[in-house]
Amino acid sequence: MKYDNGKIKFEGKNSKNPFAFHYYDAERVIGGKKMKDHLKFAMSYWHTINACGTDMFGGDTMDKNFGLPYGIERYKAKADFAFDFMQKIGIEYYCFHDVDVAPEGETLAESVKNLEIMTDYLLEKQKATGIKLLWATANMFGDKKFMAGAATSPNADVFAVAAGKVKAGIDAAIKLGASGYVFWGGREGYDTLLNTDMGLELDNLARLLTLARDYGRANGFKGDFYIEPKPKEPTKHQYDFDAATCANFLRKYNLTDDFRLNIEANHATLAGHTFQHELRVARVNGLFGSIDANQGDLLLGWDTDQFPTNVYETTMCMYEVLKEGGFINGGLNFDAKARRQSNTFEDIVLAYIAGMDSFALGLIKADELIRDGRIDEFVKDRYSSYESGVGKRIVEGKETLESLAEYASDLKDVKAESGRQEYLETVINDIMFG
Ligand code: XLS
Ligand code: NI
Ligand code: NI
Repeated sequence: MKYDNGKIKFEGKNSKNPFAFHYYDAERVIGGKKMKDHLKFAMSYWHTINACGTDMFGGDTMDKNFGLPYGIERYKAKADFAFDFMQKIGIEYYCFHDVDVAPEGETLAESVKNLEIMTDYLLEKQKATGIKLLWATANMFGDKKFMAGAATSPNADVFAVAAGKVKAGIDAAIKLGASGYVFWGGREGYDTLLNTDMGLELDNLARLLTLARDYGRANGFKGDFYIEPKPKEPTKHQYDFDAATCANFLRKYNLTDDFRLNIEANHATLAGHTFQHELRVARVNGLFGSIDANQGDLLLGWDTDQFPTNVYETTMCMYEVLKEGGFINGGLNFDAKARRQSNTFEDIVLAYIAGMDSFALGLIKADELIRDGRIDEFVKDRYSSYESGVGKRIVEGKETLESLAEYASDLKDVKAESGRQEYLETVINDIMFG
């Protein structure tokens, strides 16, 4: 399979050209909005521009060094490649960690200087192409000083370095006009309580987030701050376990005005939830923000970060996004990498086409599902007893335990109705394949 290095175009579902979109038609309008604006695809810099196929048992299977030694020139070559790639594939946003876009120095000051040089370079590229930064973050889990966490490290100097990296990350986000700043608490958790002061660690995590919020707001950052839930890996117990845990954390520390959730599909399944469940929990808590679009392998217990191709999943994801009224500052970031054996440039292109087409199909099907109306109607009807009578009074807070006890005392033959799960699943199949 040979890719001619041209722009990837929409050719429709009858096309057999692997280097064309079969479903993603950026300008097609669905429900009053262009596909590209519904989906807001972003490229993850770490997987696409840096990850080279290393796993626990073997080294790189790809080379992304552009024949250059570690240093600014190599990172400029990476940026050139990144923007060229995004233009060819038709992606308008990207996301990065500080260390993805600039080489690290020996001190914080050196690293920050490199980041500034590189963000100047990226800013020029953004201006020239119209590509935007969806969100930035700082890698506070890779270096060995972060082995016991960053904000939750037992060592205050580590906390201070983390704070310095967050400051530089927020400065980069402001300079590049990002609409988000992410915290994925890589090692913010613990492996054993025998060596851990959980209460202090949680308070310190909130302290760093609060400092970041205050600094960002004072310096003109208007976007969202996000926490990205993940249950385990690398630490055994992550403090940002899932959406519900994060919601509770944000409420406890009064951070819900500025923080939302960045929900990743593979992290949801690692937590024993569905992707849709995590999105729904975020929504009902008013914390829906952004999405890391990928998928895991249910037979493997780790974060495989695969490109999403399961259309049932993308459909139910886009159902939640449409029900939410769409993204505001967030988008769909492909936190996904081509498999270790998919080690050619063509594979990266094919992987993005696969992910974008799968989400385009998901959007089309979610829109059909909503317009079809059977699912929503069923759910509405299922709860209709809360629309009048005693149900309405319960919802309105007009009943007491005593009044309900009196109301219920003589009721006979009280029963709940069928949940009709199998029927509803056939409705989904109708929409998918009908
Ligand atoms: C890792 C996370 C990471 C975040 C950004 O599991 O998904 O890639 O998205 O730090
Ligand atoms: Ni992620
Ligand atoms: Ni992941």
